Amino acid sequence: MKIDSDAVVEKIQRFTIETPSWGYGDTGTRFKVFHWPGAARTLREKLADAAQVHAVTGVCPSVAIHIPWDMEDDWQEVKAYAQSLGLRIGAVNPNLFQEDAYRLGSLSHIDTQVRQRGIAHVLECIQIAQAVDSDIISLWLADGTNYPGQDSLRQRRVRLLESLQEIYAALPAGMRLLIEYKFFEPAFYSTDLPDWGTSLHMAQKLGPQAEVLVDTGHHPQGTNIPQIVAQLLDEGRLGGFHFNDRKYADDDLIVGSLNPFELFCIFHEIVDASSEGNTNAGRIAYMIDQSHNIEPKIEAMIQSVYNIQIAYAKALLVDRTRLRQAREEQSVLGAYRILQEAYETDVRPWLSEARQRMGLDPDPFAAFASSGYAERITQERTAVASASGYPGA
Ligand code: RM4
Ligand code: MN
Ligand code: MN
Repeated sequence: MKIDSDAVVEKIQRFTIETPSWGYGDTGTRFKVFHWPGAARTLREKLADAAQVHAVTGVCPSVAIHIPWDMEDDWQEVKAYAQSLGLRIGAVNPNLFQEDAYRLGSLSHIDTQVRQRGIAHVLECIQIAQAVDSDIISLWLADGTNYPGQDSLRQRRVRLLESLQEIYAALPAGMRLLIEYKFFEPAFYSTDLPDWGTSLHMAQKLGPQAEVLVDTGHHPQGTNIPQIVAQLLDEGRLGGFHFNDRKYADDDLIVGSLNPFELFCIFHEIVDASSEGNTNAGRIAYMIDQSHNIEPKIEAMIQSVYNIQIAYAKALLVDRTRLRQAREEQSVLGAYRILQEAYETDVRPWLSEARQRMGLDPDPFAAFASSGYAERITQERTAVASASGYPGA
């Protein structure tokens, strides 16, 4: 195939990725949270760090927030501060899993009062989203049961749908509700939104502003995520992604670090749908959802963006005319080799070219290292921490 380099580079430049506020702060496992020197402690610090990622990649202009982790009094000020950094606030993620009231669930809880509390929190998040000009509410629920018989699975479903309907009715025009699923954890017997089919079903019952969010770490081993992506695209309900990678469970490791071929196949489905005129493919929210427990956080985010861009660029190189031909000729391996050819192409020159056209250093890692930012925040943030009497807090 004759590659139109300019078109590939332009597409790379236009392809934006949202980073999560929680990826810049200290996180850990249930065993230990290791403090990273200079890790962001406040929303402002997280935004400042996110601005560094945007500065060297040129493609990360928005930051997802988690409420109440990122709770603030004055959202106009937050919005203005983000703008001063060249950023905007992206998806607002309600937190329905860290209050005592939610021991047996939130939106599916047996007690109406708890359900109402959960609904009220999501409505509060809708208001925050409006205040910061965000158009996405990204909903993940920890709801489920730990033991057979603990609750009626059918009743939980009915309650969940009713709660979601109340939330959906409060969505302003233009705002989307993305419904995330996960097959286990923290509930271990049943999870109320365990898979894409359940999320899709809820979204279809709610209406066109509800869509499905695919978190790449939320499936049983071996699940074919590219096929899920294809089905959601076909239904016009693929709202967005939470990118991360995993070896065993919901590991939240750097996307593309373990399964780069799977990531490529995901993008292949999207580019393929788009080339056939699928309109859903043009309005997908590409977001990262990771926990950087032992690695440097800003560098981890740059690495993640880099890995996503590599997968996307390779998908752009798939020769779709020849692929269609090979399929028609029923050439099983001929078709496979067209994908392989694209996957094996070194796309780094295109990525460097895209960065250079945006006026950036072709190497985002070197650019960040030489900026001195990591050293500066290590100094500044440690100084403030010890001054307040809480070193390492
Ligand atoms: C969940 C899910 C959500 C994220 C929380 C912290 O497993 O991935 O998207 O907000 O973790
Ligand atoms: Mn997620
Ligand atoms: Mn997760």
